[in-house]
Amino acid sequence: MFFSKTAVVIASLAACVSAQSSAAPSGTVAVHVVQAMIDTSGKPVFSPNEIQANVGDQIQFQFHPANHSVVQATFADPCIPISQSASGNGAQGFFSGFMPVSASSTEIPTFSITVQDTKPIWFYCSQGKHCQAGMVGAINPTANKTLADFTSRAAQAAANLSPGQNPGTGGTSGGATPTTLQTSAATTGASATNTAIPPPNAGAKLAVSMPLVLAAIAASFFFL
Ligand SMILES: *[C@@H]1O[C@H](CO)[C@@H](O)[C@H](O)[C@H]1NC(C)=O
Ligand SMILES: *[C@@H]1O[C@H](CO)[C@@H](O)[C@H](O)[C@H]1NC(C)=O
Ligand SMILES: [Cu+2]
Repeated sequence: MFFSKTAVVIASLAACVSAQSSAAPSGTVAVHVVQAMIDTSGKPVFSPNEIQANVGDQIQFQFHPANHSVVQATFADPCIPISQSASGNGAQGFFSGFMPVSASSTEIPTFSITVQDTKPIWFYCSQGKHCQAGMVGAINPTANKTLADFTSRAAQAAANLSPGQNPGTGGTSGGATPTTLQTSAATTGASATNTAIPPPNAGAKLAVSMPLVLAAIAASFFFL
C-alpha cells in the first residue's frame, strides 16, 4: 500500500519536474520535488538524488515514513553538518529537523530551499546510518565533484551527525529549527521554508495528485 501510494506521487512529480527543467518563465518559480523515503528494496534514499537547478529555483523535500531529515554538508565531509565541518568555513547551512511521519499520516511534511547560486549543494539524511547507507544527494554537482564520489565517501564516514550533535559523545540535538536556518541563506547557497501538504489519498490517480503538487507550488509563493 505504501509503495503504490509512493509510486503515484513520484510519477506525477517526475512529470512536473521534467516540465520545469529549463529556466522558469518570468514570474514563476520552478520547484524540484525530492522524496525522502525508503525505496522498494528497503534502502533509505532521496529520490531523485541528483538535481540540476537554476538560481532562484526551489527544491522541495517531501518526507515519507518513518523519520528522515535533510542536512546540508560540504563536498569534503559527507555526513557532517556544514556548520560543524572544518571545510564549511563557518556557514550555517540548512537542516529540516527530523520529520517523523506515521504510515497513517494525513500530511506529508515538506521542507523547501531556494537555490541562491550556481555552486553545488550537498545534502544527507542524519537519521541512524542513513547517510552511510546512501541517503545523500546533490544539487548541481560538477564533473570534478560528483555525487558518486560523495556517496562512496559517505559510506565510509565515521559518524552521521545532526546540527549540534557532538561527534565525540554521540551527543544531543542542538535544537536548531528550520525557522532559524533562514538567516543563513546568504552564506549557504540556499534559503529554507517549512510547510506540509496533504498526501494523495490511497486511490488517487495521476490526475488527482497533480493538483496537489500545483497547490503546493502555488502555496509556496506565499512564503517568498
Ligand atoms: C526521530 O528521530 C530522531 C533522531 O533519531 C529522534 O530523536 C526522534 O525521537 C525521532 N522521533 C520519533 C517521533 O520517533
Ligand atoms: C577538475 O580537475 C582537474 C584536474 O584536477 C582540473 O585541471 C580542472 O581545472 C578541474 N575543473 C574544474 C571545473 O574545477
Ligand atoms: Cu533517512
